[in-house]
Amino acid sequence: MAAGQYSESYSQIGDYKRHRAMILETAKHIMAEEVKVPVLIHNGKAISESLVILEYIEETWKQTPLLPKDPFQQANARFWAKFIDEKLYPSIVWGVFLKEGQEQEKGVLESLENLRHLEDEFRGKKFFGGETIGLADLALGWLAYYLDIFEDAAGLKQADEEKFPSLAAWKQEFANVPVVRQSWPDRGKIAEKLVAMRHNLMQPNSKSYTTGQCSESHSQAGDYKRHRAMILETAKHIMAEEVMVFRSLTSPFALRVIWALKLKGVEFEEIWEDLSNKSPLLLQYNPIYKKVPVLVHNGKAISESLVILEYIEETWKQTPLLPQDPYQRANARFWAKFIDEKQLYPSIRFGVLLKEGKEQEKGVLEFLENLQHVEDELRGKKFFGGETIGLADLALGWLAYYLDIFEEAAGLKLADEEKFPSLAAWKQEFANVPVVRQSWPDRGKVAERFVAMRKASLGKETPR
Ligand SMILES: N[C@@H](CCC(=O)N[C@@H](CS)C(=O)NCC(=O)O)C(=O)O
Repeated sequence: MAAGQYSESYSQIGDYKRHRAMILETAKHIMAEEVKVPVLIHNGKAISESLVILEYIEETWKQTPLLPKDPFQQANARFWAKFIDEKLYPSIVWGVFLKEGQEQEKGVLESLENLRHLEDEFRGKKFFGGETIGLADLALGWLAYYLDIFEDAAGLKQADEEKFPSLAAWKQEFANVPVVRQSWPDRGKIAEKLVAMRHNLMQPNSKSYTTGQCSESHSQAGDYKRHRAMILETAKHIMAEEVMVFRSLTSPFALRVIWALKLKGVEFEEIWEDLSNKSPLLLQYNPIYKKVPVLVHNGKAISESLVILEYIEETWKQTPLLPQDPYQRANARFWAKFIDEKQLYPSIRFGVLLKEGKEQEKGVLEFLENLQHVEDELRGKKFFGGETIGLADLALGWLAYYLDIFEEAAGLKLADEEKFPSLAAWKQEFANVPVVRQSWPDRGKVAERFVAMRKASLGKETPR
């Protein structure tokens, strides 16, 4: 376990309050209204978000690597770590542990499906990366200890050894690693806390939108079938340096990948997906999320745009997207994660574009609150990292083009230049980068899509 990650370790030495005050003081990173643990403080620099911290630890202390050397295997580890945070943990905690009755039954199905993905991944392996413990194992580590406690507290058994033998074996292997075995918190106290939490918090925690659901129904040029045939053909002849990007007409996540490849001067082929009729190849390459973008490099498929950006960075070293310094790298990763997890895109799309009246007002407030954090971060800087465009800029890039279109479609002004001057300047800078300027999808078509989505959602038109 990484040093100083748990608030409990501070309380153990009895001066938790002092530490907490220090953390609150030091931690400039804002992920929510409160500062969340863990926060790692290294020589006075605060880093938050556990996965960002793990990357920082990896880059700062090189002994006992947590990530493999090979970029594809690295991407795999990052993919699973992200899957665990974004899908598995919420499905178990919010979907099962904090629910009851029919809602819980539904949650159980979803969490079992997620556990099944893990079971498939673990088959024949000791850890995610093979023989040695790594980043994804640390991300999943809680499960080795907490799943039983969750199950006890909720009074149901989800993952038995017979149905999930590889997962059970992993749990055993992981729990047996000496530093892991020595670091678990007191089982009795945890169980007690969880039972109390379940009791107090048993209320629906449903969000009004789901992360990144972009169901588009357009195929680019109406020649989808031809593309599909071509893809299948191409897939049969994987060339020496084959780089393909699965994208859709309006996907902002896919744009990140397109920009990164163009910035690095990597040639690639674009595969246009109709998200209302996904190709078998997309389902094959991204069986878990079934979303674009997917990058296929020499037959190896990588999904999740931020994981893909890291892969691109590792594979093609020219025009770096991340700075050299581990702390600055952590900062870039923090903001990329903030943009995705505070759900700037889903919050504007699902909370503003598709809503009206009071609900929309609530969505606007939430979006603007998140945007204010970005405004504060960009103050006095050209890009997130200073003078040059990088990972966090690519993560936010969609906003430079889509914000105005969203505003037009929703018929309201969200972020004016007076209130968000740094953001306005950043939008201009970003949109002026040649590879960015050349890659925007057709404005009219995107606007048409957004207007249609809004009408359909508000019941003013039958969805297509
Ligand atoms: N977290 C993903 C989000 C990708 C995503 O939401 N893609 C949307 C298009 S914008 C998609 O493929 N949606 C299809 C679906 O939800 O079925 C990433 O960063 O790549």
